Amino acid sequence: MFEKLLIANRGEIALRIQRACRELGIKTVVVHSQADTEAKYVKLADESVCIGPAPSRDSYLNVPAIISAAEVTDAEAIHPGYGFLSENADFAERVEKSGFVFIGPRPESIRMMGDKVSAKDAMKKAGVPVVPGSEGALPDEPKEILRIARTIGYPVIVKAAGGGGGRGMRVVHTEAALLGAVTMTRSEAQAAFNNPNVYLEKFLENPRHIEIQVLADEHRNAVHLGERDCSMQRRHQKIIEEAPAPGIPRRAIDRIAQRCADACRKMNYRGAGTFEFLFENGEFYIIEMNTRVQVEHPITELITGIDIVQEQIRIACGEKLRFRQRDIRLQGHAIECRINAEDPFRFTPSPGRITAWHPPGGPGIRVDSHVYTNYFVPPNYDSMIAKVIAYGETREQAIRRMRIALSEMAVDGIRTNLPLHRELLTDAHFVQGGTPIHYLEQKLALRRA
Ligand code: MV4
Repeated sequence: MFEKLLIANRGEIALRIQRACRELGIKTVVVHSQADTEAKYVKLADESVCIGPAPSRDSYLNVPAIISAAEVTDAEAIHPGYGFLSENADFAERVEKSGFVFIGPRPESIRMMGDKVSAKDAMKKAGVPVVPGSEGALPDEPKEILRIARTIGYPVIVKAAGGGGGRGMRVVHTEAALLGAVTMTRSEAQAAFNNPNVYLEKFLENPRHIEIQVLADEHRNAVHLGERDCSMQRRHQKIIEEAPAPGIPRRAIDRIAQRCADACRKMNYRGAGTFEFLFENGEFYIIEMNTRVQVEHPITELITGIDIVQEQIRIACGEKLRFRQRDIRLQGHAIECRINAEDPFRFTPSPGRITAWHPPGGPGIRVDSHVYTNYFVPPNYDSMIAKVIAYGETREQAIRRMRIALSEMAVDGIRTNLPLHRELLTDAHFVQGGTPIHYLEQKLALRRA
């Protein structure tokens, strides 16, 4: 087991990784920007290194500074968390070449999954169902592009190979609009990702977003930890996630989840991973594979009893998984509300000092947050300040507990999206379960109208 690990992240996930390390008896080194000097996990760290000014590009994305911090503190491993450099293959490579263990998949796996064309090809080869679409990246010839779209059938969606998470996508409803859309997406992709490759897929009009969590060790053992429903989202920002996914037959989940575990073995994948599916008319279609721990990992931890961050560290140490698929029991239901420092109805960021912090508690309530009374929420980073997770034996109990938790919670000094969460937890369609990915945006549009 490592003696000392460097956490190359900030906020709630930095504290989460630190807790996992401390439970494993690993010392923690925390890097931070000048804006995060007063962060709780900096105070709790065995060592902390200020790596630069507030802007991410000068701090949390500053590779030489992070590597140097690992060197001067003699850390053995680096955990990237999520966001920032967590899916940057060049960073993973630099970490390994500098003699440190990267807590995550091999650089080549990160690179493969980061290119959505090669990722899709790997998924298809590994037997995971993909969205019908072009065989690889689109060729240049307009006639060929038109032919491919015609075989798929409109509407289609043009996607950038270097994109993901909603960036570099354009829906096309008619043939007349196709070539222009491809040209636009290509140039945006070249500018944003330095990769002009685009591909086509059949556009699914009203799917749900269902993802499967996997863990795979160095010895080709792989298990899945069930699914999460992440469909309650706005502009690709998840708001509420839950596990298990309401209303999907267990055998359908087991079948697709087993394929994900099999795919990990075939691809010799290492670490935690998430297979991201669109689910429509009873069918699953893979759209992306994420090679990082996800924000919403706690809901899976609560229904399986498995600490995903600790498993990431154990796997990186070369340990064999301590459980087989048959040892994993999904029990109960968990719901996560992402609490953002933002205006609840305009969604504009609301940084500033928290003058009073009253988190909820009680049976089945977990709060993952680094903030405290008098903490100053900096304007430089994303606006999530806490995750409230409610666990219950049933979905109904989890919903009841979440409503109570949200009613107990108070955050003064800044605006938050607590009012939106309180409204969603009593929304009839949410309570019924299974709302698709456009539901929240449609609900908000109705409110504006
Ligand atoms: C799609 C799709 C419909 N059809 N692909 C958005 C981000 C990235 N994960 C892929 N995304 C989508 N790909 C096809 N063929 C709809 C979306 C999509 C979406 C997917 C999951 C969760 C939220 C979303 C919001 C808008 C669009």
